[in-house]
Amino acid sequence: MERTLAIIKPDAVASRLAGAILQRMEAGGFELRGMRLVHLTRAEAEGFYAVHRERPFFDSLTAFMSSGPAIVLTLEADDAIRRWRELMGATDPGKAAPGTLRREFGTSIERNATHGSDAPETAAAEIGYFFRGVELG
Ligand code: IDP
Ligand code: MG
Repeated sequence: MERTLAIIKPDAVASRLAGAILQRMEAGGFELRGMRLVHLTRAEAEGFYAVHRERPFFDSLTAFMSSGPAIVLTLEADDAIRRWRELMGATDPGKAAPGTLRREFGTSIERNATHGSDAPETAAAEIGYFFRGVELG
């Protein structure tokens, strides 16, 4: 079994899509091991996306991610990292495959409804950013 860090981003929570996305996680075979509503500060969003700090979209991204409540989750499944990214679809909703979450629920390359870790090392770091070990089921 593998774990990944997922986020239901502020755009999706504000649009009352959290329930629909949680349902897709469960239907997709992911076990919920951690789940919390968080309203990130700007500094917390900057810390989470530190790898992107030189990118032109960093200021806008971190403003968006700290604009309202989001839901952070630890998902568990066989091959969870790859399978969660597959269910999310491509970063740009306009390029994401039909049936993926970003295609259905995202509204721009920035406001793309969900986050998923991209590798085992980043999954471990991102889970640790939001959850203490004792909080995980
Ligand atoms: P990912 O979320 O698919 O892994 P990353 O390249 O890691 O994509 O980018 C992190 C987040 O930054 C994206 O999910 C999206 O919200 C935002 N983002 C990525 N590329 C752009 C862009 O070109 N313009 C605006 N926002 C972007
Ligand atoms: Mg990424």
